[in-house]
Amino acid sequence: MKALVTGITGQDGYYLSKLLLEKGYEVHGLIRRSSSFNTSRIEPLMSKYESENKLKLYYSDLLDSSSITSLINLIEPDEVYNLAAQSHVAVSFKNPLYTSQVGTIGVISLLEAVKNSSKNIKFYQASSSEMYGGKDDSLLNEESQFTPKSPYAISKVFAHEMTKIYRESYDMFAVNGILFNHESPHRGETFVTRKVTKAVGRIKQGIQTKLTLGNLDAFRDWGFAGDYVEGMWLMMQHKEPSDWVLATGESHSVKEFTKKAFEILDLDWKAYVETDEKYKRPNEVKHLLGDSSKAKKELNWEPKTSFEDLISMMVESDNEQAKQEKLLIDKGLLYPTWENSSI
Ligand code: NAP
Ligand code: G4F
Repeated sequence: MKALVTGITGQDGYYLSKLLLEKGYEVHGLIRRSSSFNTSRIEPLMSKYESENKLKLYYSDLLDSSSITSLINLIEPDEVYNLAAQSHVAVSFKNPLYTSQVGTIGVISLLEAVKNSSKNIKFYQASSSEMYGGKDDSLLNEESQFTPKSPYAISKVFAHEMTKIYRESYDMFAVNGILFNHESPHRGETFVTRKVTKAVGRIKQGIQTKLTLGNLDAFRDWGFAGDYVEGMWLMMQHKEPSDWVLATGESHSVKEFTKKAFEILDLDWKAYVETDEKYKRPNEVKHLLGDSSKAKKELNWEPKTSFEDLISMMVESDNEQAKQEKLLIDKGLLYPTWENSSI
């Protein structure tokens, strides 16, 4: 089996590729040229699988439709997983045009290339719980209404509906995975969970003094990315294409996540955490809570990692990284960068 994974350098790209390679797939990944290396997450996979020709990487971009078409024709994959996106909601307010171009035109380019291929290719679209725009504690499922609240969310709605249109119009095996927030030690450092766990490790090791956040009262349904990529694969193996929600069915506030993360290293969060308006969004998704009973019934999928285990996994990993960072700083080999990123 051959899979093409867009967004392979991201959090989910790493976990999904690892899963597919372990299942014996040949994995082809699309990477972007950048002035510094952007393949750190997948480096362990590259060293293990590239020499065996099981993992192949290609420079491209979702906005370069001619290269996308050429790659589909060259690789002739059995399955395409479209994970590429400008995936940061706050950044989507700053860069609405770019976020929308990648999230809409980029997705159509890929759908067109798949549709026009002589091979029958299955297509997975990374849809998002952000599309619901959750304002209260309602349980959200595949039938719930979308009320997007950001440029990111509306482009995900567009791609979601377009994927359905291709499925219905051209008899394509095209699925949408509506995934609620999922995190891991490989989560991008400017998403709130990782921003918190990284700060906890650095504060414990004495290389950071405070953590500045935005809205502490937002609620999210947080699961572990490693569990969610199994759900993506199961969707692609189902006999009929459809749309499925993946979620834990539990919602927790940013404040609760933060408090628990500090407690793991015996720190009192109130001594270190402050808030600043600059981390608040022009339009906030207040509450997300997912109902993944369709995935449980049809795919036999359910999350395996608890909220507490997820936080421990992330804090422990970030504490180990902070220890290494401290060693390098003490030897004068690394300049201590301060506090937070600007987003
Ligand atoms: P991520 O870590 O931000 O990774 C995004 C990936 O997309 C990176 O590999 C990035 O490449 C790539 N990318 C960005 N713009 C691109 C472009 N123009 N052309 C080609 N590649 C591009 O995101 P993630 O957390 O793994 O999420 C994967 C997908 O699931 C995204 O579509 C996201 O919107 C969606 N999603 C995520 C969650 C979640 O909680 N994680 C929930 C629901 C849906 P670089 O490394 O070069 O930047
Ligand atoms: O971690 P976040 O940035 O994730 P958000 O906005 O929920 O989006 C993530 O999950 C979506 C699925 O629902 C994905 F589609 C999307 O690609 C991404 O992976 O923010 C979570 C909450 C928000 O309410 C935000 O306002 O945390 C709040 N928050 C509070 N302080 C903060 C901060 N978020 C960030 N990034 N940084 C802060 O300092």
